Amino acid sequence: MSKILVTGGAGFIGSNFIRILIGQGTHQVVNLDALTYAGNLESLHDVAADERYSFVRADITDVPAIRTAFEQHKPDIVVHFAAESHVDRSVLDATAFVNTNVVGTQVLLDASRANSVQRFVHVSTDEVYGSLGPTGAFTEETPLAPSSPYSASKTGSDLLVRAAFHTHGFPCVTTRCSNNYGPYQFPEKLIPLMIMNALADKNLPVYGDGKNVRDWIYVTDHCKGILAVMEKGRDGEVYNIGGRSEKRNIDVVKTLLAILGKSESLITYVTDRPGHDFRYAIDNTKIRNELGWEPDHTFETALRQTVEWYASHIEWCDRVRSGAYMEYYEKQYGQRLG
Ligand code: NAD
Ligand code: TDX
Repeated sequence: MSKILVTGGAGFIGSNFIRILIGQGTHQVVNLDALTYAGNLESLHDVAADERYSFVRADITDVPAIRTAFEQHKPDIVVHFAAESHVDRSVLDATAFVNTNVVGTQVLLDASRANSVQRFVHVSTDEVYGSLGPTGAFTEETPLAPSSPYSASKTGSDLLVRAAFHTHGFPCVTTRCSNNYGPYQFPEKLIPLMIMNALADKNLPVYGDGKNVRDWIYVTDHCKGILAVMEKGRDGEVYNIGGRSEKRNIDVVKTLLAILGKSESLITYVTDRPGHDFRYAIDNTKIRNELGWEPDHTFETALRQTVEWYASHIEWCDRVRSGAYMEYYEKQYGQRLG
């Protein structure tokens, strides 16, 4: 049984990943998370009591805390999700993005090397490749050309991971995925924000003309791709992960309104995001051919399931919106969130 340390496991994708790992029944899982605004332990309430699961509250930029956590838990594998992840926040203030995404990644690499971690899986994003025009798709060879402070900081982390492999021979592998959707996503991101606003009959703010394109993937398909890379990926390599499901934002929003039976009059066009990347699209040939990975979900079916999940988890949504989710940690672990 290997011991897997998952950073950022209280976030959207990390919590879905941990649920899959615990469900497999073959791993010990340590969830290491600072519990920023994006960290929500209520998303893991169903696995919290499992004897193979434990939680450590630590900030990945805190060198002594990370050193202690690694020495205590001695992980075999690290899967690194922890990040500041929202582009709009990085436009307002990039500080936390540089600290967590760049500095924090190096702190983890150093602790992992010092503790002989056998494999470091770095979870990155297609945004490091920048923006596409109307045609073409990102391959692993596409030059890195990030355009937001978020994507620039993720690019910095990718290069540090690359350097750890080339300089120290440290066994790292990087994934770059497109836009995820599914249960437990923080409602600052397009799909959960639009679902929650529509359910409450609030306006749906569409940036610019709504014609920007994102390549959507259901979150568990991304997680299964990360697992395939963790188990079978080659050291030093990058694997793109994407659902080959390109949609214009306005079409996603209209589909959500149709599923919910709400009026398109809720759509409100608002000022565009500064530096808004026009289009992302992932060429996933490498992971399909080399690791045999395939997505299990189509956008149409999984979007409907996602809407149903949010509509039937109104309490989770309300507690996220009100900030009440932060009390869970205080009750469970007897410490206040500072
Ligand atoms: P998220 O914002 O939902 O979760 C991030 C988690 O990291 C939170 O639990 C937060 O508390 C934790 N965290 C933040 N700063 C930390 C720090 N300094 N120390 C320890 N923990 C900290 O993010 P997400 O959407 O689940 O994304 C997870 C990863 O996947 C990120 O690295 C992101 O760049 C990448 N990614 C996301 C998407 C997407 O569509 N959401 C797509 C591709 C890649
Ligand atoms: O209110 C909104 N209105 C709107 O039109 C929001 C929040 C977004 N948008 C647009 C901007 C984007 O074109 O929708 C698209 C998706 O926006 P986000 O959900 O903020 O995602 P994006 O900026 O594409 O980045 C996401 O995918 C890649 C994640 O947040 C990143 O963490 C990941 O790396």
